[in-house]
Amino acid sequence: MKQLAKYTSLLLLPITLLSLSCKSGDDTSTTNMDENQPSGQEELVTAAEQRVTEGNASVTAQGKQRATSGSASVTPAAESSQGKLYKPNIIFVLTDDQGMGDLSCMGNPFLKTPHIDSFYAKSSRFSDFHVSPTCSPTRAALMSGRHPLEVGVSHTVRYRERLAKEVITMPQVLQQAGYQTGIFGKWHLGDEEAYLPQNRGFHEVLIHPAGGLCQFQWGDFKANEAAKYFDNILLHNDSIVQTKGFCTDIFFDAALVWTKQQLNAKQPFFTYISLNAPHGPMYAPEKNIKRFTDQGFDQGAAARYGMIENIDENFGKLMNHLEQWKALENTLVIFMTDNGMAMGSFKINGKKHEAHNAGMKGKKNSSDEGGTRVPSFWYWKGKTKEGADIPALTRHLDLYRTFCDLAGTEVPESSMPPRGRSLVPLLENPEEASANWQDRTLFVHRARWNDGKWNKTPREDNKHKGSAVRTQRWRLVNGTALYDISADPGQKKNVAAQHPEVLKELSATYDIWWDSLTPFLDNEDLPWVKPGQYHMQKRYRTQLKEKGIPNWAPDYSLIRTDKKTPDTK
Ligand SMILES: [Ca+2]
Repeated sequence: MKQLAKYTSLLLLPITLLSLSCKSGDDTSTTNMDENQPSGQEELVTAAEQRVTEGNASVTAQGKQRATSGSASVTPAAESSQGKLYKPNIIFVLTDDQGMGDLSCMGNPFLKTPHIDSFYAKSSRFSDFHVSPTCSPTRAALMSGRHPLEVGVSHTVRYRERLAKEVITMPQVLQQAGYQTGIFGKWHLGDEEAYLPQNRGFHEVLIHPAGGLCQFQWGDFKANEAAKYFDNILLHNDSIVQTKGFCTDIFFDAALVWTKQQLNAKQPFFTYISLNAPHGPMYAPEKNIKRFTDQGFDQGAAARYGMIENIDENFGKLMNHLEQWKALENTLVIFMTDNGMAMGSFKINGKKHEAHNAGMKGKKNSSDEGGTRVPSFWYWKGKTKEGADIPALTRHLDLYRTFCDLAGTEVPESSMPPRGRSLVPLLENPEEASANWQDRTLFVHRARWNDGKWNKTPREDNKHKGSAVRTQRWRLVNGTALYDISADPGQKKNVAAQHPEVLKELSATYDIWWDSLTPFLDNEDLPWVKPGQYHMQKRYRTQLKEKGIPNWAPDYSLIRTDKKTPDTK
């Protein structure tokens, strides 16, 4: 009866929240209840439906009764889904800890990012786009189309970064749609064999273990600590290899070479360039650091900004090659970052400065806007609208359904289906689709609670701290502070006392979402692993003993033969 009562209350939510939006004068909310359009509460209702469908047993059995299917069952796309944006190659660049303010086109007074600025100018930009506050959770949402706390990811370390095996990943669906898929950089969703990207939908893999290079204590190779982002040991498909050069250069070059091979073979492809930069520790090529140290920046800031300008150089190289290969006509390129900016204050010639944060409150690991709102620039030459801002409220887990839509394939039948919405209508018609975009509710939780706390102390201890509920207009932070984001994007004034009805509605919605999470947290309370005993570290020692660690480099002949291509080395 309790389940039934909860489900009934959920069905009423779209109506109550719709009236709430109307009362608040939000004209982006519509009365469109067409069954083909997403409901304003689609994720929440779907969650409730799934719980009811699965029955009480699945709820009480910690989610262990979920189906264990690992392969996608995909049906061909309906004719109607083949609109203007159909079957592009996809190149997705995701940087690490680079926030909205870490670009000169976003007003940063110190950085020069001309290539990304130029890309921004011709892109369709999701201007209210949200991710999770930290690394693995965002990657989990991208790969699963679900909230990270629904797929076992509640942290970035200690196995709590592992993406539930039951998930049929987005690249698995792309594979079944005929795409070749490659990942270059940071995976961060589990390093044991079953969790590695080659077993989760990627044909080509070049990654480092753990959440970043130099993270020996969380599972990276020991040698990478001393290498400081140069000449790293990486995993290339089934072999651990020695590379030469700066990590970001290697990941972009490897991605470019592999992309060129797919172009030559006329294979549709998905190239996922998922960088560890500019995540700390801060190391960059000297040529990128020097401009900042010459101006008196402290070493950390100089290296971080150097890393970002190095990313920009590589992004320019990527776009130049795609242009020369005439690949932009059938390739969608996306630039995004994985969470809010991680940089605090720094010094220039001894004088303290605050890092530019594009006017937002909060940074990485925060449940404020600055923790989750990030750049999201999309460009398909001749297809997407140039220089268009898309103000509709959108987020990372929308990419799953968006990519299915673009690839002309339906979402797979799964015990853990993606939530979210396709962004294709917004890309095809930014103004009209934004105006008709039905309001929705996004849930944020920073998680990262201490091991054991989830089960050993009352769950309420973790319920509100680090949480947020976001609609197009409102942001409820930590369950108590309410901000009218449409009028106050910098969150300067808590208006909870002026809008008690909004506080009540958002809190009630959040309560239901929170209560739905427990069956999905499989990775809590697992034993700690000692540094040196992580799976990839043991695999390194085995390979070293049996056959050594071979040198490996991308086939540079594929990307450096054209003298018109600027060589940024
Ligand atoms: Ca990150």
